[in-house]
Amino acid sequence: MKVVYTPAHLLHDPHVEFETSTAHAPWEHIGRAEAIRETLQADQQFDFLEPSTWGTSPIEAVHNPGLVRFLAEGWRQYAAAHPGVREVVPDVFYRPALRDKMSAGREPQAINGRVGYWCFETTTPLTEGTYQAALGAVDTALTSTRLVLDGEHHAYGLCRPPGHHATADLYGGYCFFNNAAVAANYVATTTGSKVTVLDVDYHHGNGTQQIFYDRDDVQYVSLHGDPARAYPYSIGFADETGAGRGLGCNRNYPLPARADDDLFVATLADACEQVAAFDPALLIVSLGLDTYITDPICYLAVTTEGMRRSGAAVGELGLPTVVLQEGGYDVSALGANVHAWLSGLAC
Ligand code: SP5
Ligand code: ZN
Repeated sequence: MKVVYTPAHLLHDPHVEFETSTAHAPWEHIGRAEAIRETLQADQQFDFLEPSTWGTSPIEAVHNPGLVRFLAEGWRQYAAAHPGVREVVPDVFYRPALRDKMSAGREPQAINGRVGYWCFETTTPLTEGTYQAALGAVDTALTSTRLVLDGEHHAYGLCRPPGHHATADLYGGYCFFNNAAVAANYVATTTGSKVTVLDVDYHHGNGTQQIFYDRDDVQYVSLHGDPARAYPYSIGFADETGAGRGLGCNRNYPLPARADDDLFVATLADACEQVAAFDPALLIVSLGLDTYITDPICYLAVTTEGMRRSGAAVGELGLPTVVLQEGGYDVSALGANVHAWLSGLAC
């Protein structure tokens, strides 16, 4: 199987995460992608290549160009105003309710206001090299997708930073650009064929759901920790099924705490029936390994064997499949879990 990887992700190197009212070492760090790279490179069945450069137009086909502009220049503007700051995190958020009964707000000019206008939470620091890394992750997703459109049955894009929490207008959840959504939109708009994004990360992919919620050419199907207790808390419920033309094209499967291999794989089989009924020409998997039993920030109980079974269940769909990396924070097991999932897919 072809694997697309770029060292550009090393440019996104946060040292701190503000979460649960503490500043601590980030869960999302460069060691994650390097652990996956090392494990896959040790197996000759994985064939590594670097992505080509796609520029910002496929990104601006799903994201607000204002978000792209902010991510390109925001760190530098912040550093000029606040010399010595390494990681940029918002201290004031733009909430539309602030302007209740008034006209919609505009993007602030002051840098502290701009950060909180484009970012929805505190765990996703913007660093000097973040924009270049985020572009590299989109390039990785699009190059993997191009390989499958050109005839590879499967390809894996080792995207970092991840993408599925980024909405059309907002970054957060360790995500800047929504790699899977950019790739799915590229396929749908350039081929005219239907696409499914199947999201097996522990967290609901609120960004991907939001981007495609009113569309009938891209289906979004997600298994995740119940948002009643799991990030992102306010979205990902089973009754969110799409809107307008997209009604019926969004499917959420919230899972109870400690869901094990059998429950996860049985739920995935149900989700795959929804995918088969939609009949897409191509499948994009948002692959998170944070469903793993010892993941430090999540509460499911899938084992490495469950990862292999999950990959195999998706492989049984028989669809051309692009697998894109999202979360997974037990770094000691991350490489083995990605390896198991991809081996199950391709078996
Ligand atoms: C791509 C991805 O997996 N993003 C996940 C973002 C989740 N960030 C907030 C996690 C909060 C978890 N708090 C649990 C504390 C356990 N010590
Ligand atoms: Zn996750």
